[in-house]
Amino acid sequence: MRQESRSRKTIRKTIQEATTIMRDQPERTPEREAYYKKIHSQNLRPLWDVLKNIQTVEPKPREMPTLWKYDRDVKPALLESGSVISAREADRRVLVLENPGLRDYFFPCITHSLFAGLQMIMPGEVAPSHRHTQGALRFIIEGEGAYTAVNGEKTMMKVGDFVITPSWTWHDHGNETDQPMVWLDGLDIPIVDLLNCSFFEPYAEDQFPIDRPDGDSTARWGYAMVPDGYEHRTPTSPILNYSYERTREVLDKMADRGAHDPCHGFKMRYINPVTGDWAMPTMATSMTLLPKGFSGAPFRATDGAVYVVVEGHGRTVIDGKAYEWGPRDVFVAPTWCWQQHETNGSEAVIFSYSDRPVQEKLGLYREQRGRGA
Ligand code: GTQ
Ligand code: FE2
Repeated sequence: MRQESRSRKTIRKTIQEATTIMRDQPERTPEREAYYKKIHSQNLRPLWDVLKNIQTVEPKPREMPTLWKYDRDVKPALLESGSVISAREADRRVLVLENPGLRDYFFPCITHSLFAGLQMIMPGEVAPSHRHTQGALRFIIEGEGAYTAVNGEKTMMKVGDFVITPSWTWHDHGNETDQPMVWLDGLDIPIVDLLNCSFFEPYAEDQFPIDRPDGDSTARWGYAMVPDGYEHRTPTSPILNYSYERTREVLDKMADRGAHDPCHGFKMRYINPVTGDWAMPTMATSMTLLPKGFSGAPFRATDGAVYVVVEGHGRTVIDGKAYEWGPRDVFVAPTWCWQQHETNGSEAVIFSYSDRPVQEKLGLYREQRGRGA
């Protein structure tokens, strides 16, 4: 984290502006164009003709702040998808939250580094088992009692639960209840694609065999204890399901004690209990409680964040424009955009995820706080 004083910031800005003026892209004359064309056939390109594209004073994300209203828009579309295609034929019946700023991206995504989709599974359906190197998180939006199974452990999902599918683990989903169930899938698809490490394998059968009872991983790792002799070999948390029941209790206790962050309210990270690091290596996950009547100070960060509202109503001002949200709505704040959260008559609980762990490991993460923070 880097924070600078106002005077240093002003000096830096002045230098950057001067530098920008100095480094205006060289003019394209007919002679130069001819030369560029000639060398292009030898797989050569003049750096000075493209340098401006990377010499940005600050990040210029292509994704746009966007809000998806669940009850009004997303839910009807999801329910209709049930008659358009079965879960079996679709493999995963997911409506991708495609950022309108990334319509020509290699894959529909919510930010340049993260995928988000809403998956619906109808009563009696099964989404067959497979594994891939992309890591996935599930955040439960609606319904209760469908399951996801990961490498032989099954968990029944409830609204507000945060469930992890680590990279390269077998997973299938099923719904043995009598109501549809919807959750958000968050995946690190663009990150794995950037590194060209995408592997995929379908399992021979619909379901990978279950060999551990529901709650097994929570019992082993979820109570600030670790099985003696356990050696962790992967960077992902061994906990399968971080239940909302416990998360909500934590937030309630936090809020009882008063002091909250001026920008973020009461914000708790989900961690890997074995390492103390983020629960997943590529995606940071948190749950935030914003008190009733909260009027947050502005902040921005290099990680664009995806927000899923669990409880309460409010608004987030992103780059000067207000987005009004309520339960089950999803919205995204792009990289380095000023953000400000507000609630009205109720407290609010919001889940969020971002690519922050990757940025931190590479020494790239930055944040800045504005007036009142
Ligand atoms: O549920 O396994 O939204 O593999 C995208 C890819 C969900 C899943 C997605 C997947 C899944
Ligand atoms: Fe998957």
